[in-house]
Amino acid sequence: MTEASPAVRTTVRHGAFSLVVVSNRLPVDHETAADGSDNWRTSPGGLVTALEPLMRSSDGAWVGWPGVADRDFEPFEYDGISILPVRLSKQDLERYYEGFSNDTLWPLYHDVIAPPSYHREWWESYVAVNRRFAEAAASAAATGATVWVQDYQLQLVPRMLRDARPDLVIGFFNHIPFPPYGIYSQLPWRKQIIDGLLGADLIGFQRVADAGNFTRAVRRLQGFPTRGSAIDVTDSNGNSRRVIAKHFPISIDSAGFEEIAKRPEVQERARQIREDLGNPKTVMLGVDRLDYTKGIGHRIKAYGELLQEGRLDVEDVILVQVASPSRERVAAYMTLRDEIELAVGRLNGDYSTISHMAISYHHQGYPREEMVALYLAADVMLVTALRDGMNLVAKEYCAVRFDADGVLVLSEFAGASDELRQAIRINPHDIDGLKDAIMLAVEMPKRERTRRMRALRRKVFDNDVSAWSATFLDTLTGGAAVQAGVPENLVSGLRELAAEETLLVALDFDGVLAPLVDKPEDARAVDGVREAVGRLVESPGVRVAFVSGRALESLRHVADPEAGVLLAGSHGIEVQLDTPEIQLDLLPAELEQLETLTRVLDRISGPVEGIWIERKPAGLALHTRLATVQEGQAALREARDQVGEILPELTIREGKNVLEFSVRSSTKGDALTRLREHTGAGAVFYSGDDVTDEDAFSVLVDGDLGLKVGPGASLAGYRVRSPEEVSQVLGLLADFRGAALARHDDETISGQ
Ligand code: GDG
Repeated sequence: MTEASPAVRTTVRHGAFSLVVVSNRLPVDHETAADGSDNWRTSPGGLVTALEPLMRSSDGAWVGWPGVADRDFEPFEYDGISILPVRLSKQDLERYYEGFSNDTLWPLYHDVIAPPSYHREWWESYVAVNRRFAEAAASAAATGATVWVQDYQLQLVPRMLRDARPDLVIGFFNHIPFPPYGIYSQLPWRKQIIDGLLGADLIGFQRVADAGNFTRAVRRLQGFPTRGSAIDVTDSNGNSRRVIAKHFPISIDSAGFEEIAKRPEVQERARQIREDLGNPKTVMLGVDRLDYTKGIGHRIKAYGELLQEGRLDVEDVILVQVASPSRERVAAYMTLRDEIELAVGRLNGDYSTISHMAISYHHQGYPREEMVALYLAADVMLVTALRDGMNLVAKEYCAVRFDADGVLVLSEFAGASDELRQAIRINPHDIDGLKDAIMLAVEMPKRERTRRMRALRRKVFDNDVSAWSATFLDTLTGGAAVQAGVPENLVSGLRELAAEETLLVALDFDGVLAPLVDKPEDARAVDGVREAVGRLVESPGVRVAFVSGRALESLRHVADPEAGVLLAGSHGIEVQLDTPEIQLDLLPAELEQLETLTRVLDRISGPVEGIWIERKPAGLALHTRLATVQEGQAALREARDQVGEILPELTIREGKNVLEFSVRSSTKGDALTRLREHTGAGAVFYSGDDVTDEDAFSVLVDGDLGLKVGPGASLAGYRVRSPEEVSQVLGLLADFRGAALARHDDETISGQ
């Protein structure tokens, strides 16, 4: 345990809720009614919308601050959700919230666009408030419950919760970026924060790059081994756990936004807005919290230069900028407001005419309907963030545009740019580039606008906020109830995969192609597998491989593979690629280690009755079960000590009356990487059922497809229930492959 995470309480009475969400702010706002009584109003955010149905059906509770300082509120129920308010004092707000969260972490995590302030009393308050949230969550959660902690204000909560309640399943999602190590390492409490986060089972980030920055910080600061998204953490009690750090790009309630946009009164309002603006040719729009990360100044600068150079004319164009008030008590935000308003005033002074404004600027918040009307009224949406976790505004603009019109200009420094590839993507620091992008947007022909907007909308509707939360929770809890059959999204995933030019289909055997049986030698693939694998092997551009923890000989025996199937046994230590021989290319140093190991173990086992050595492909196992207990234990101890001293780098696995030493440690991830290299495949399909398969899932990249069989936390993107479904999946893949090749042939012929 570190200084940052003192235990919450050693004995915590378990609560009643099986799902607990913890966030700085509750999803409801407090109001005092005219008669002085307490009133609550939903503060509509994407997160509540996404979690509401789930929270209702699974007896959920929400822990957070109700937005009023120095007041205690009793827990209450609001719209089917139990609300558990946490008290914050005025001083907590100054130090934990405005101070450490918004003036230390926020600028630090956003690439130090503004200088972060480091104050020890802010940190102390952050620790104390995090502890209060952790205590509230710990006493609300039922035994084995799932707790989902949100955002940078509460990064110490996962560790505090785990220490108090090891029975819980804990997830964390970071809504803002996680910075590169060179920046993160400034933080005086960098180790404590990493330790705090590693209390979770799953840590979600917006972008691949954020998750990468985090795992690099873990390696540098804690030295825990990481492989892809998997981090093997050793807790202070010596127990090791696997933590997954992965990207889960957040989204919006796309259908909800579209529904508002389709309301006649909202469309009427959009028309009215354009008319009130003087019906210009082009309405450009910016919608942001007034924050220095959003690049509002860069946008105004670019726009001003375009007006100055005459590339845009104030008679034809207007920029509507909504800058909603934010963090007004933090000094950097006060300065920013002055700067932005000075720039707006200058620009209007220089370019507005009596009848035409250059910028229509609004330091106000609006109801959601008004925001939607603004999106509908805007020909060009400008998102020029210098750094942004995701940027929901960009996604909202696309969801609203059911007319498939409108152009999105989007900063590559916003998380949304990873998904919204058909936007005009810009680097906001490059003012000339930004100006060209604005002109491209203003002048874009209708056909091109429609083509791009259709593609953008597909993205936003395919991954909406409920898909986001379902994917996160499914990865966290392992999809406890896996449905029978092949899910629809997997069918489309397979269809896309089948269209790849070259493909590697890599399959674990036990539990994936064959049901698990008592006697390993009796395992056999289920009906349909052989036929489907046969069709895949025959298909041009497709290679099939079996990847197993079994020794290769045993795999070959039970799987009886078709000619052309590649094999990896013993977690990849033995492979059989395109030659009949089994390859086990030990390096000279490893061969030497094996010799030394054999000498040491021979010496120990030689004189003792009932102790023998089993030779493995890249190691030896010392068995003692036929010796007396004392002699057996003495031999195991001696082997451990001597090998540990002479060959400390060997991997040791302990079983009942057996100690196994390997000179090469390999995982199914290594095996898959080797197979990918060997086949040169452009995309990979991997299916597995066991924890050891997670190593393989962790080396999958964009465009690959991972299929987990059965329940249990997984990095795989898709899941089915049993080998019967895997057999169907392989059949479908073979069908789609056939169809894709036929299509390709037709195109080639008609193109000739
Ligand atoms: C953080 C991360 C990440 C704004 N003004 C009004 C209004 N809004 C709404 C927008 C949008 C939301 O506020 C802003 O969301 P963003 O994603 O753009 O930015 P942050 O507030 O900085 O959010 C960000 C997000 O968390 C989620 O993970 O995407 O990167 O910084 O929904 O529509 N809504 C209304 N009136 C306004 O005046 N009704």
